[in-house]
Amino acid sequence: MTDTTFTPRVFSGIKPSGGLTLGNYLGAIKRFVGMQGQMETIYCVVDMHAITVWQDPKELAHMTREVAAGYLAAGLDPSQSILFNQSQVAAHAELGWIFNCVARVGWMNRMTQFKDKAGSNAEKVSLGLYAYPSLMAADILLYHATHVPVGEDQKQHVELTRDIAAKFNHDYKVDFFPATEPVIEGPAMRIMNLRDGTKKMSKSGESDMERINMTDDADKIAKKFKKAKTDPEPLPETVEGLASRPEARNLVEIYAALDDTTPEAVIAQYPGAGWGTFKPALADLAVAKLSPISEEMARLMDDPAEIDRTLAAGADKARAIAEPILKQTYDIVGLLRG
Ligand code: AQP
Repeated sequence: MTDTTFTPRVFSGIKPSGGLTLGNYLGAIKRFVGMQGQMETIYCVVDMHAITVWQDPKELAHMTREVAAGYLAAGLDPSQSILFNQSQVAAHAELGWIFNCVARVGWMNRMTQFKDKAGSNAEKVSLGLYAYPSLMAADILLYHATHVPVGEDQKQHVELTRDIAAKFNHDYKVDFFPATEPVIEGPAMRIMNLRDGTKKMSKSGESDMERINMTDDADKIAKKFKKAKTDPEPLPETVEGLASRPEARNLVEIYAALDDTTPEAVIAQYPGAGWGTFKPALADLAVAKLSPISEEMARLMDDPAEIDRTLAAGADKARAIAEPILKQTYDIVGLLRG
């Protein structure tokens, strides 16, 4: 249920931890752009989250601009949405520390993304990777955001954000932070790896063949879909037939999301089709939808100074919302300020 005592406001972000993937586009950016104009929208390149794992400094700066270019090329309008990179607004880190003192270690231990990313190496990963969800809660609550569009993989972190807000409000006997809603809807909430339909498509996945990058050209996109893992069966006659076929379901869901339709409609269009028919059709659709965006991204990346100016102007607007909320938080907690 939406918290009606707060003005509707959207916040979401993307880490510049690699090149944008089709998963980031369908699960996040396309939906972010769709929410623009419906309510106040704040979108971030969360560079401080990226450094929870090692990032080459030059590459990080490049990827930060590339994610910004991806947002802009997909239709984000900086006069309608606030667009900035997280590290330019110091209040994220400041509120993040306060939330580190609100969140419980037991809550962090339940975060499945940490377990997936740390694997058997948990003792050696950064403390930042472990605390990541509490910084994410700060990103959201610093703007009193009521809605957070995310892919399925981030649902648990938005739920933790609600827990942190509730505990803060309870401990300090205030009604200061909203109960933020995750917005997870549509056919593309979990785009899977093209080589293994049980794993998420990720920027940092090992093989380039397992993901479609937003900067891939038409030949690469066609090749990656052609080589995408599938079972030997053709597409089913009805969508129920996809139930235990993760790779087939993934390709149908990608088609549906790119074409703004449903998996049911895709199956109705290609009942019983073989992969020799469906994969080239999917590749053509992906090229038609993605190439105007990747061309615009390349054009924007030719002028990095202009991207930097856009991010700096967005950071000024973000600060104007964030700083009063941080100051009130300090007052509630009892931290003196001049
Ligand atoms: N495969 C996906 N399907 C649907 N949505 C996805 N998102 C990411 N991958 C998929 C959504 O994109 C937004 C930004 O995610 P992020 O970059 O901040 O973090 P992530 O989810 O950890 O993304 P990656 O690509 O997997 O990055 P790495 O490999 O660096 O960890 C979020 O809304 C996310 O749900």
